[in-house]
Amino acid sequence: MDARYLQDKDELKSTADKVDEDRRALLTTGLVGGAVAAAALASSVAQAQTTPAAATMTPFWPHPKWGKDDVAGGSNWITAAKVLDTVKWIKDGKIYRIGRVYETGMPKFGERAFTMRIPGSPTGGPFGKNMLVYHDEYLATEIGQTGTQFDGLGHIGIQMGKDGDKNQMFYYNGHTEQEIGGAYGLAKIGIENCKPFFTRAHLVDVEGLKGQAWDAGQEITVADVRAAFQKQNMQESDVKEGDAVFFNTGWGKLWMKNNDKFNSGEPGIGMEVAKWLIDKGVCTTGADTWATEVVPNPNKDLVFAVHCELIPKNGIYNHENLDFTDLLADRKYQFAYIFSPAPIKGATGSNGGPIAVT
Ligand code: UVW
Repeated sequence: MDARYLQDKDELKSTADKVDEDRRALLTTGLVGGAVAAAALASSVAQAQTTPAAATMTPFWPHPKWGKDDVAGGSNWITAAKVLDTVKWIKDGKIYRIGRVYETGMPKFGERAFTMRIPGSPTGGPFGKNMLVYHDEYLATEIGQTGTQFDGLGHIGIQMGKDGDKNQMFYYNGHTEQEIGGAYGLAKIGIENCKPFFTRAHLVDVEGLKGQAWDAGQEITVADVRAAFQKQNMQESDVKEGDAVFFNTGWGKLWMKNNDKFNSGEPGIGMEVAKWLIDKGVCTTGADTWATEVVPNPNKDLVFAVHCELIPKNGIYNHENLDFTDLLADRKYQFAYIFSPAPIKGATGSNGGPIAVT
C-alpha cells in the first residue's frame, strides 16, 4: 500500500477524532462558536447512537395513514379539494418569496459546500450568423441540503441496531439503509416521489410574541404557539389536516450578518410541538432557522429528535432557512404555500424558490 495513502488516512482519522471531541463538547456543554459548532453539530447524531432510548428501538412503520408502500408522505395531503380550499385564501394576489438567495457566503451546516463556476466568459459561442453567445454554470453543493432546503423522506433515518449495520438503520416506512443507500442517489424514497405543494399555511411568529428574536437553545412550547395564535388573531382550530405550519423566531436575522452565530445553534420547536404538529396532520413544517428544531435540545440526551419524529416516523417534511420578512411586514400570517421540490432522482431534499400567495 502507498505510504502517502496511509499518511492521508492517519490525517483523516485525527480530523475525525477532533470532530468527535467537538461534538462531545457541544452535547455536554451546550453552544460553542462558529465552525467548531458547525462541525460538532454535523456529526452529533452519532453521540446518541451509543445509548438508544427504548422508544427509538420500536418499529415505526408502516405509516398508519399512507400505508406500507407509500413514498410521498405528507405531500399526499395535496388533493384537488385541498387546492380549491387553499385558493379561498388568495385575496389580494400578492406573491411573497419566502426562500433565501443561494450564494457561496451563506451559512452552511457542517462541512457542506456551495460552489458555483461559470466557465469561460462567455462559456460558448458565437453561434450562427445571429452570433449567439451564452453562459452556463457548474454547481457543486449538497443540492437538497444547503440554503433554503426542503428535507425529504430519505434525509433522516434511525439506527436501531449495531453501529454500521445497514439492515438496522430505518427510514420512512421501514426502508433500510441497505435498501435505499447508493453512491449515485437513493434507490428509494428520493425527493422525486414528493408531490408539489399548494396548501394553506399558518405562520407562528414567536419573535412577534416576545417582541424580540429568540436565542439558541430556547424551545417553542405549545403554550407559546397558542399565545402567538391569539396575538395574531388566529384560531388554533384553523389548522386543518394537510396544512403547513411555519415558525418565525427572529434567528433568521443573523443570515449573512453573523453566520458563525447562526450556525452555532438555534431556537426552535421541541418534541412537544412536534407531537402537536403530528396531531394536526400537517404536510410540512419549517422555520427561519436551519433545522426548525431547538439546538441544542434542552434535553441533553436528544439530538435532532424532532427530525426523527417528523420525517422517518410520520412522513412530515421540513422546510428550513425560510425568510418571512416581507410577510411579517404586511402582517400576513396565513397564506397559500406553493412549492414544488426539484425532482432530482434519489436526492435527499430540494433547494428552490418557495412562495407565499395572499
Ligand atoms: C441535518 O442534516 C442533521 O440537519 P438539517 O436537516 O437541518 O440540515
